[in-house]
Amino acid sequence: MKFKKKIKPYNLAAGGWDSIESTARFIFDSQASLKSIRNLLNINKNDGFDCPGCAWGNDNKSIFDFCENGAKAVAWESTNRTIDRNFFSKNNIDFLYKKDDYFLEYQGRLIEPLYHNGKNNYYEPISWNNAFKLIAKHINKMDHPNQIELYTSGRASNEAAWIYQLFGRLIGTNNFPDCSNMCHEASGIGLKHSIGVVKGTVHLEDFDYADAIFVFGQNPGTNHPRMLHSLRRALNRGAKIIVFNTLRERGLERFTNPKKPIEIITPMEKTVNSAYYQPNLGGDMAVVRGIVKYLFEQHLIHKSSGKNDIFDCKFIINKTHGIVEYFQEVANTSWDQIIKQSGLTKKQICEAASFYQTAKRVICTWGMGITQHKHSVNTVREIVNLQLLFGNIGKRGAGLCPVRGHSNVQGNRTMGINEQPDSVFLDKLKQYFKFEPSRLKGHNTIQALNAMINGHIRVFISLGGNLVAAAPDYVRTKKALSRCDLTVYISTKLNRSHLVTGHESLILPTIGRTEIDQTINGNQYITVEDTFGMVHASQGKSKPLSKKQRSEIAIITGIAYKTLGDKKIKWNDLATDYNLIRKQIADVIPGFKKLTKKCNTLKGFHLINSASKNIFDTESKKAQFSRSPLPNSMFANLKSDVEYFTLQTLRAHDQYNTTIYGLDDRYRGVYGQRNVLFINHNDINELEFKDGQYVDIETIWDDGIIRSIKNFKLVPYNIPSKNLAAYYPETNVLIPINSFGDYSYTPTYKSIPVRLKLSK
Ligand SMILES: Nc1nc2c(c(=O)[nH]1)N[C@H]1C(S)=C(S)[C@@H](COP(=O)(O)OP(=O)(O)OC[C@H]3O[C@@H](n4cnc5c(=O)[nH]c(N)nc54)[C@H](O)[C@@H]3O)O[C@H]1N2
Ligand SMILES: Nc1nc2c(c(=O)[nH]1)N[C@H]1C(S)=C(S)[C@@H](COP(=O)(O)OP(=O)(O)OC[C@H]3O[C@@H](n4cnc5c(=O)[nH]c(N)nc54)[C@H](O)[C@@H]3O)O[C@H]1N2
Ligand SMILES: [Mo]
Repeated sequence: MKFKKKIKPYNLAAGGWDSIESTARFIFDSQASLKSIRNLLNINKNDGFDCPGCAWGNDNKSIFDFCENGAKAVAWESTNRTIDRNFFSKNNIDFLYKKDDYFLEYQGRLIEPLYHNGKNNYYEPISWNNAFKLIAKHINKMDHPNQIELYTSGRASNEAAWIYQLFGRLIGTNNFPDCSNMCHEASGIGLKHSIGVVKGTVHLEDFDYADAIFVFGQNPGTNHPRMLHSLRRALNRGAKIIVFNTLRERGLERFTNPKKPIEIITPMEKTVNSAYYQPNLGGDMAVVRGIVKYLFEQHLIHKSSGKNDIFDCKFIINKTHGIVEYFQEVANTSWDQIIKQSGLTKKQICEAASFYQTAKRVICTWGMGITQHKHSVNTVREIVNLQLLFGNIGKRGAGLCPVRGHSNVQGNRTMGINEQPDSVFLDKLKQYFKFEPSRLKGHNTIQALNAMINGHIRVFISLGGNLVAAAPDYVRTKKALSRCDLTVYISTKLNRSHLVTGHESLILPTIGRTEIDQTINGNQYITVEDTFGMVHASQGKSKPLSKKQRSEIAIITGIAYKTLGDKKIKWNDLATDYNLIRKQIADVIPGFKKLTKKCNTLKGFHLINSASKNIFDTESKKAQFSRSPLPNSMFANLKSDVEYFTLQTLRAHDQYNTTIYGLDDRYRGVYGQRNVLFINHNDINELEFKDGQYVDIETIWDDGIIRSIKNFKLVPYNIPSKNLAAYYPETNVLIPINSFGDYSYTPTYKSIPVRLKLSK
């Protein structure tokens, strides 16, 4: 595709005609328009496939249940362009390495297994049998089962994730780093501690009953566009949408439903929010603390004048633990600290608190703006604290909603892709499969990278994803992967990770969500779990491009069979009849009995979530208020006199994580380029720079390593002073590998201290 470079603020609403036009552009560019359109009609439909875009639920309220960005994900997968066996004779690894991420994936689908021997500068074809043999050889010669890392990205199905973890545990490891470590880990840890479950507590329908929806640190206009429909419907009923986002995001300001023609041809765009607040990066914990502090003060005033309690005292007494200590902490937190850290005024915080107070039912949703900071777990806990004060959990129209990213990232975790599995799960595996699973903690993503850097890892297998580009500290991540004896990538398209190889490397081409998965037992379907804990089936409709592509399940079972043989598990049977895999899941994982009956994309079934029924599986058997002080400073390791900006790294509209569909970010007015830096206009003036000039960005860190990137164009933007934003993955080089969240190990992708200088 051709891209024209310009910066031009976008004045229209999100959605609307441009959304249709953009969808069409990507479909035509896929060189498989008919297939793409047919695929679009099958997204999230009965007997169709689950949208590979995001983890938002299906509301099945319209004929099309997809959005512009879901359509891009589908068109991207449906392309007829392929990387054939001659590709690498024309394009060697060094040449490809110099190309950008857009170029790499644009080359098309991988259609046969490829091998790189670490010496030649190219990949060459290899048979499936030899590929599996090579992997088995490397695994079987490891000195220790923990010399392997089994990475998972969140697009893998439940069935694939299940056999993958089973394979790993049979080898004897819990080394399952996954994309979730870089994503919603803090949500899982925070929620587990506070309410005893690792998932959110709301159903999609709850959005139709909430009186207020508080949206923290996420950009649904780009990353969960179907969520805008829920927000709009809520607003139309009179509910309040209260947004906290450091940037002004168009999708959270105005929206036209691209699926309602009348709204496109007439200016019926609607405001999406009732109030929009722009806290500092990392300032949300202070915001929520401020809201509680104000409400607590109101509570005391009410009490002293003999009025009713404003908190839900019955809920607090019967269902929670730790309120006294929490209130002490709130009392100890000064307004000065709250205001300074949040970046909001006291008036704004009190106004937001009043919205909260007047709503009977409140849902809090959040995304990466909450989870990718140092104090993310505590921020999640603080959001829970607020909800508990008003009993806003376990009732219709209220609850907690971490909005997951990858379409099946939540399902992967449910299936046991977890480096710290609980003992109940391991006991169940032991009993069912009659082996002794390792009880040693495995590696999360950061620990896996460090183990590789230290030379402790021999084999790295990647079930989807693009770790090299997604992980922090590009230079060190690259070194990590290159120290492995063997790197194996199960992928649909060429990406950066394939070019950063171990001593030997394999690329194993897989079919995707949209494609027919046929075995000798007929067409198979897979299942996935959305952000609301709904499990449903997904079945692709288009013919795979090549007979040499295999399903993820065929690939994992192939590796497992060659490595372990089939004495314990009949891998080849599992590969041809996915019902056998579902039977294992249903027998081992609680709540999955219904999985053995065919569930369709429309209906599916809901997993039990005890917290949503106000049963709290925590230490105290009650929901727990958490007591944590606000962080003293965002960067404790920086000297107090150092001047810095805080940089967040985020997604443009035309990208899916490391997959770059195009070079535009329409809603932010950026076209044909990605190396831009969003900055407050006054900061540009203060630095004596000019709009449109190019700057180098350098991380300020205390480990003596220089991390910098050059030539980023200054784009003035509505963002608080001293806060910056730039796109991921180009900026991952700036993120120190040892800068991660407390308890969560999630890289602090949304707060990096940096300095700027004009580029030469
Ligand atoms: N089209 C598309 N869809 C996607 C993805 C994609 O790349 N493309 N990725 C998928 C994945 S894996 C995920 S995890 C989700 C990600 O979805 P999001 O969570 O929306 O991810 P980001 O693009 O990183 O955007 C973070 C948002 O939070 C704001 N923000 C950042 N820091 C702060 C903060 O400290 N406080 C507040 N209040 N706001 C802050 C940013 O301004 C931005 O609007 O989307 C999923 N869906
Ligand atoms: N700086 C910065 N870094 C971040 C983030 C950030 O906000 N800022 N966000 C983080 C987050 S939230 C996440 S989730 C991670 C994402 O990290 P990953 O999940 O590792 O990365 P993706 O870009 O989603 O992976 C894309 C690749 O997956 C492969 N693929 C696509 N579909 C399929 C399929 O159906 N099967 C298989 N086997 N392969 C497939 C393709 O080859 C494609 O190149 O990145 C993290 N990194
Ligand atoms: Mo994510």
